[in-house]
Amino acid sequence: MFTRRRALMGAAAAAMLAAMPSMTAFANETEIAALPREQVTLVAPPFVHAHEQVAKSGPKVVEFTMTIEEKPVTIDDEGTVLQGMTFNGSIPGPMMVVHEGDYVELNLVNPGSNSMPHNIDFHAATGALGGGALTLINPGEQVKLRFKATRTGTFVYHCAPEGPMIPWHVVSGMSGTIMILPRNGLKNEKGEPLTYDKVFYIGENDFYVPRDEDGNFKSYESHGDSYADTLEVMKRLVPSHVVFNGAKGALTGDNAMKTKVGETVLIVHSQANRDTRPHLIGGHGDYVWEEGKFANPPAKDLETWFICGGSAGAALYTFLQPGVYAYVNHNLIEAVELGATAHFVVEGEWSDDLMKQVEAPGPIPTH
Ligand SMILES: [Cu+2]
Repeated sequence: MFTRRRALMGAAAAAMLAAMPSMTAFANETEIAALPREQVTLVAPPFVHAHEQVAKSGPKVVEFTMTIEEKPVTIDDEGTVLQGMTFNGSIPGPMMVVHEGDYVELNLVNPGSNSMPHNIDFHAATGALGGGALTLINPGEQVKLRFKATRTGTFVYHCAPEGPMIPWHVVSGMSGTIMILPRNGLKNEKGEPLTYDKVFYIGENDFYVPRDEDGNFKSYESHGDSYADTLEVMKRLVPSHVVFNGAKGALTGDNAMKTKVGETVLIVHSQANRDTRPHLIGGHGDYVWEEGKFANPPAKDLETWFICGGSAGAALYTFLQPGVYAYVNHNLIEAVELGATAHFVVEGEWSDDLMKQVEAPGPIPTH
């Protein structure tokens, strides 16, 4: 008998089936071995290695190598030193770019000069703690991980060894981003193509440097020496520094990002540990993937966007006026006092139509 209950169950089952991802036929090793391979040399942020926006050919295996480097890093102009931990020597780690359907093959190296085990958890990867369970390596070891890039977007990767080592390694600098582009490139909300002339990758970090009794930042001989004090500061959740690209001023002055009026820039912003809210002072986000996932239509004309801790977002903007633009975390205390400010220096012709000082500042008339 066909009951109402059975009808409802049937509808629920159908809905469940519809919600399940289609079972893709997985490729076998022979098929993967037959794919073309490409070796990519990573570059330090805010720059990104050369890549195609629209894939010119079918899926391939993209090979990367990253070397983990534990090292002291100066993080402000007062000379404060962080016992840093890095992927490939930079904070954040370099950005990798592939296309949906490609295979990422990472050779992760932990040289004998390091003192701790490390690994890598790719938020873009499926299974085994994002690869973390398959990549834990001691000093003097290396490991090779392959994962299939099945979802498009900008995704964080970070070190995640175990217990309190996880947040400690992340807030010591061990995070970065991978961008997985749709094979046919980015699209606006109508499905029309969007392209960029330049891409800049900004990684935001919250650091927790301990202070002595006089309130001065402490320095330590080694990572091990800094651990107990740092953990105490971390647990209070009040960062001593909030910076872009590993240090206060890393992207201002001579290190400002350079572009021109009329150029379209993709700004990728990651934060592996803490929420943030990027804002381009005097500009906008023409198209913004706040969550960084390109299967969703971009939001338009944003003034400030939200990057939740543990994710990377992407904003596309065509600069329309020349000048120096501050790009900040719009918690302005974090931007001005703690360091989260970058600069874009934009060359080109000023448009009086968009903005003009109609009358210069002068005394208020008294008549
Ligand atoms: Cu680590």
